[in-house]
Amino acid sequence: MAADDEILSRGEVEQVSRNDFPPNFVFGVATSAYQVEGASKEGGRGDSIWDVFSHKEGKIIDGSTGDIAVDQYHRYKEDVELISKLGFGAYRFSISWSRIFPDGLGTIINEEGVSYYDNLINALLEKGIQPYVTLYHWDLPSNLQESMGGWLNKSIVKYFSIYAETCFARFGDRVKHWITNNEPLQTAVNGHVIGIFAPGRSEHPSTEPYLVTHHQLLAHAAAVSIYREQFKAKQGGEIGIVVDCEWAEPFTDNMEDKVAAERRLEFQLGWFLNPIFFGDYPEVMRERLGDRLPKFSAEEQNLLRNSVDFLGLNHYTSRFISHVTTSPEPNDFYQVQQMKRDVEWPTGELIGERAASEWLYIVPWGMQKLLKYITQKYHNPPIYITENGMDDEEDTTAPLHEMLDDRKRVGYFKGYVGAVAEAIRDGSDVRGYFAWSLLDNFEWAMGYTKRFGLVYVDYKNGLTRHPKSSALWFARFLKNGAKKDAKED
Ligand code: GBH
Repeated sequence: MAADDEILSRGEVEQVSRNDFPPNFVFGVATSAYQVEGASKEGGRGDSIWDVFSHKEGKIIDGSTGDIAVDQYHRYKEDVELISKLGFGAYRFSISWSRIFPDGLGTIINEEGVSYYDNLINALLEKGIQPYVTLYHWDLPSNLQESMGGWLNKSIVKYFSIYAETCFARFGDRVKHWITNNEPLQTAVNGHVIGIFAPGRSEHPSTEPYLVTHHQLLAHAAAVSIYREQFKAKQGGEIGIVVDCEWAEPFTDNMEDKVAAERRLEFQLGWFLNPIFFGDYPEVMRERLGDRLPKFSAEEQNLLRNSVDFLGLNHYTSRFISHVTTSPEPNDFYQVQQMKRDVEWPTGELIGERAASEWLYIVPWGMQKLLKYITQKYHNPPIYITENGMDDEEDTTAPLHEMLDDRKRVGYFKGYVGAVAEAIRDGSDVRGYFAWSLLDNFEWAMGYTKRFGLVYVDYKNGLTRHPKSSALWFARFLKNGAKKDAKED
């Protein structure tokens, strides 16, 4: 490992300023529908698989659900005002599919749902905030799961196409940045191998994730082709997909570890990006999975190839990777990769400080390396960092002022935003950065026990919003003051 990595990894705070980014670089905040909207039974909305999953005994650590979440459905005006006050130029949110089509089938449109997003989009634009809209952030209409198996069934491609087309037609006059799918890796692996995310399947872990991904990719490609053929010329927007990836740092310089780290990246990123950029799955996945990996027809390959105007990247953390014959993780998806993930340097020090979540270590240099890897391997695509952030543990006994004093998160953002600036200097075409998340919210299987927000939500006092220090740091940064402030710290 190079010496400069080691310096950065000790958590030294890099100086970073808004002026390190081009003037048209986008800074935004992100959320997703099920995590913030609530109003799960209001406005004609149908159930999604997350409604069903979160209501099952034992699936969510604190027994909570997204029924109310942080009530953005009723408080969107206040939230838009907040985004505007903090100085962000963009808001990435997702549309709840079952608010538009309650049974997912695409025959009965729920106009109340359309109005909600109309209002949200208009409120954003009035404040000069650009909407970046995700069509699918894990909340499949429950009827599509129950009646046909959801992403396991190829007809999902048709239903997703109808939904996507409807969104382009109804919102595309104002929405210029579309994302088809958020983190298809999670739907495949946590949804269909490990089962900790909806729909909570683990019955056929050695085949289902590959089928699910195949259909997610085909649905993505179909939506992109609809957008390009019917809407792009008159609406003038762009469309992409969001993938998530931990950086994989070889544990040693041994060839075996380097190859294992590369393999880990192919199974996380290449699984999605190789079909999208090159038309087929990575060779190493074909070798190891054989017939379990579905095949694309020539026509499907053509639809997939170059099916993004930009790439969205969600990045939070990094791991050391070494080669092993038998993975210590029991599930099939990790077994076939023959690698082991570690969080300590060979010397025993942690790869970075830990956040609240067990999986989240603070490693800004991993962001820089990952961006370099993507830029080289996929021929310099336009990239948006669509999520980046860290969580604090919920502490119901701590006084409010303590919960708002999130200096660890300030350090996280300084480090990671600085790493993005470095990557741009290295030649990556990064166009924007979205902090996860605007607000504390429903953190999936962890319920409300983890807080990722720049803005604190007081769950005991009417869901009131209180900006944390990190929100104020961003506000100053966006006003160009970050360099000066950082020196004063
Ligand atoms: C993002 O995924 C999601 O897009 C967002 O909705 C979410 O709120 C945010 O992360 C924070 O978690 O429990 O050890 O099995 C990032 C990728 C995949 C990271 C699932 C955490 C669970 C790890 N995430 N993973 S574990």
